[in-house]
This record gives sequence, structure tokens and C-alpha cells, in this order.
Amino acid sequence: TAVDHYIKPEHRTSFQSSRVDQIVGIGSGSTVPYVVDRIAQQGKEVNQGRVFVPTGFQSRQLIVAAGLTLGDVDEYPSIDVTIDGADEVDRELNLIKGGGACHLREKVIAEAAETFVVVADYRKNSEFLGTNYPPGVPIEVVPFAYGKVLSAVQKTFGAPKATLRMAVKKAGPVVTDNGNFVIDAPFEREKMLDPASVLKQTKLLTGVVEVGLFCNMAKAAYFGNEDGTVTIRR
Ligand code: DER
Repeated sequence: TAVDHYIKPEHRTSFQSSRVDQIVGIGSGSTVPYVVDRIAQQGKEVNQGRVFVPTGFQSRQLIVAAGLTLGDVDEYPSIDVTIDGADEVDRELNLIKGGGACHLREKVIAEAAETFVVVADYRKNSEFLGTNYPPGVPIEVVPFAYGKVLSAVQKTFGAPKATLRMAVKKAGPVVTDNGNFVIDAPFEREKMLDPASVLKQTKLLTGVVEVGLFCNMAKAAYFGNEDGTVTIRR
């Protein structure tokens, strides 16, 4: 539904050269493959006029595997629309992202877009952040600083149960596409009532590369319901 609303043949890029009709940012995670499939179903001819900018290695693989034109944010720093998943969405469309440890590049591509749209299943639809995503806020940190950041987040920032994200099929911590570690920080409920403050406070910690809170960025969220219907929040 989100694709049908935002990625249509009549959508034209106002400023790119005539050969490109639309620049599309493609997010990461398990929901975005459905987005890419839907776009590919529109057919080669329509997609020939589009360039797709990835938000990480998985996203790049999806674009290439679907036979869509891969673009780079260096060449296309202004994107028409970015579609991405989310780990949780609150009633003001603030997001927790980073469950897949891709939130740095996702935020770059989301910010570069004129329109940023979220697709998620109904379980991500919350009143407040931190309600339905127990791991908490993903914080990408440079490996050198992870111990200091973890300690600060646990002891002074209200996330005593914060942990370094360990890999499952690899010994040691998860390593992001940028070569960094991820701390998962379940902040206390009252802190998460103001996600923008948590974002500002955490982002200022030296060694923090990016925080998985996307505040005041999404224009709409499309929730897939169990019965196949779609709930749209704008
Ligand atoms: O890691 C990420 O930011 C993903 O986009 C995540 O937020 C959503 O992943 P999902 O579509 O697998 O739930």
C-alpha cells in the first residue's frame, strides 16, 4: 500500500537529470523485501527511470537481486522517498530503529529524503516507545568507546539493563556495516515518554555514532494487520 501511494509512475523528480524520474531510498530488515517485491512488480519499463539507494549491505543485495538500478547517496544526496521498517512506532510517529543494526545508514537515507515512510506489522504500533520492543534503543558505538558508553547509559542515563549486542552465528559482538558495535538500551518508561530528549542526550556521548531513535522524521506509517488490512497513521 505504501509503495502504491508513494512510488507511482507519475511521480517525477523535479531536479535530477531527465534520465532519472525518481530516487528511492530502500531500508533494511525483514519487512522491506516486500516493498522491493512490490516495486519490482511494477515492471522494468517503469523502474528504468528510477534509482534505488540502499541503507546497508542487505538493502543493497535486495536492490541488485530485484534487478533494480542501484544508486549511491554520494551521487544522489537528495532522495524523493525513502521506505523503511521500524522496531516500534509511537503515536507521534517517533520510531525505534536498529533492530537490524542498520540505523546509521538508515537515518542518513531517511534524512536525505523529501518523504520518509515506514512499513511495519501491527505489533510495532505502540502508544509510547519502549512498550513493545524490549531490547530498547539501539546505540551504534565505536568499539574503542563501547565500555565507557555502556557504563554511562547503565549508570546515569536510566538504562541499567543496557547490554552490548552479541552476535548469534559469529563469536563476539555484532559488528555493523560501518565496523562498529551496538548497545541495546531499554530506557526507563518515563524517559521514553520524551524520545527526542533521550536521542539528544545519548547522541552527545563521545563514541556514540548514531542512536536508533528517529524523531519527527516519518511522514506516515503503514501497519500490516493480521487480517490483511492496512492501518495508516499520518
Ligand atoms: O534495523 C532496522 O532499523 C530495521 O529497519 C528494523 O527497524 C525493522 O526491521 P523489521 O522490518 O525486520 O521488523
